Amino acid sequence: MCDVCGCGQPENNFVVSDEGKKTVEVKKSLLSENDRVAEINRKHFDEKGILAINLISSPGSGKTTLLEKTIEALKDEFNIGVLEGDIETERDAERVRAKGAYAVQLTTGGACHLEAPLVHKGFHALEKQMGDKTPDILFIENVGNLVCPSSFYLGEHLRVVLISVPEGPDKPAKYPKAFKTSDVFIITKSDLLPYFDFDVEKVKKEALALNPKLEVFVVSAKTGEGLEEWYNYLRKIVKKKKGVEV
Ligand SMILES: Nc1nc2c(ncn2[C@@H]2O[C@H](COP(=O)(O)OP(=O)(O)O)[C@@H](O)[C@H]2O)c(=O)[nH]1
Ligand SMILES: [Mg+2]
Repeated sequence: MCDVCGCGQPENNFVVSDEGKKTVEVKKSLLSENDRVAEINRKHFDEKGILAINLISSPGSGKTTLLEKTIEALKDEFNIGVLEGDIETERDAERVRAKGAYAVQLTTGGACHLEAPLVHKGFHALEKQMGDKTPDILFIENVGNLVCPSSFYLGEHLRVVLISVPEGPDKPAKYPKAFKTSDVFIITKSDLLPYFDFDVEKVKKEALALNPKLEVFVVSAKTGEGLEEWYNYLRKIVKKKKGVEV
């Protein structure tokens, strides 16, 4: 079983010795192989002028819904490609395709996070699907999990961590790595704030104490609150990536 979380990775990847020494060695080589391929992904993205964004959160916090809204809002300005990570099913890829994005589903068949080689394969499948078009933005929706995805660099330019109001305010403190390794923090489902004890300012403060560089957004896909700020941020960073003065 997976030495990080028990996600069902092949058993022979996770050898444990009495001193725990082998575990460390195997994990190290697994991560360094991941990083090697992630660098290749990054090179592909940079050569083609693609901004790649890795979305990390628990299942159900609203990643796909936010992507649906974002695609609807920005599809006339940008070519949008999506790699949808899930353990099973094509459902999220179907959802975002229905909104006008190009999308490839990556199913891990049990693993709780995406790794760079699968993203590499998925990216080439997406290129094939897009023909002569190139994505301006490539969203990579990671498998729903706030733990393991933070340990695997996929070659992305930006990492976005999301938590939804019903999940509770203690998530930055409990899952610090996701916050420390991200560039953007999005609090979703703000329309539910009246029903939960969730102090937005306190949560922001805790997240920023872990990582002062986080850009923070508070959004609701239901009411539209905060979405325009998120779209404007994306517009700005895509232009910056393409070398356009902003
Ligand atoms: N109230 C409310 N529900 C939302 C919002 N965004 C998503 N949801 C609901 O949350 C559930 C999970 O959303 P989904 O986007 O599939 O989450 P994912 O697993 O992170 O991709 C769905 O039932 C959505 O309709 C929101 O802003 N407000
Ligand atoms: Mg989803």
